[in-house]
Amino acid sequence: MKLYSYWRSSCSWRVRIALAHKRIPHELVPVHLIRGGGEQHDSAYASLNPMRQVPALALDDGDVLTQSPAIIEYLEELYPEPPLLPRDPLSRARARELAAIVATGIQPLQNLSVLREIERIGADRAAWARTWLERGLAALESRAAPGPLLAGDGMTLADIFAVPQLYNARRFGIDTDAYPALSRAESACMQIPAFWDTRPEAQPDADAR
Ligand SMILES: N[C@@H](CCC(=O)N[C@@H](CS)C(=O)NCC(=O)O)C(=O)O
Repeated sequence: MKLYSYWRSSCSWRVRIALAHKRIPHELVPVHLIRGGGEQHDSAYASLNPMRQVPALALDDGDVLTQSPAIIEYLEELYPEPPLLPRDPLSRARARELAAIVATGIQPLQNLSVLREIERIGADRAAWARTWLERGLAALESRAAPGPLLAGDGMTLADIFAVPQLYNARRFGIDTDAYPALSRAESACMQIPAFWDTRPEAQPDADAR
């Protein structure tokens, strides 16, 4: 498998965590989202991911999957152990609920292309991003399990989506300590090799700003 990834991309980090947690061998292919206007717009890459975003996962048979929730659920079905979802249905739904808050209620609203468009129409891109980050993080905080992890005893989809989003929130100047349940889960997750080893600064393309 080949994972097309950008070091600072929260969506790429989600998939890196899942691959690492399940110890799935793969090759990392960096896609620089800024340099030269963004390699995600190159025609070769756009033919892999028509949304011109990372991540994309190229499978060994030549098929390509995009959209990190779909990629991670595919990996979960193909490699069920160790699991990324709790066993009981309500906790499974809760893990998916928290992941969806990030995937639909936060990240898309502060994506690079969206922020560029916000700026183009004359609005304050940083203020816009912070609005959605604060609203979404407050929702996550209110739904978090007693912990330390967000949706059960073990790490789940909820943690995989939340931790990269917290990293990203700090880039926008958000004080993530204001969300104690999220901060506690983040500290617990960063003790887990699948999170620590795949963190943005540890990526081979990390210096290529
Ligand atoms: N729903 C997609 C979102 C992917 C996405 O927005 N990726 C961002 C990085 S986290 C990106 O490639 N942005 C490039 C751009 O906006 O030009 C997923 O979960 O895979």
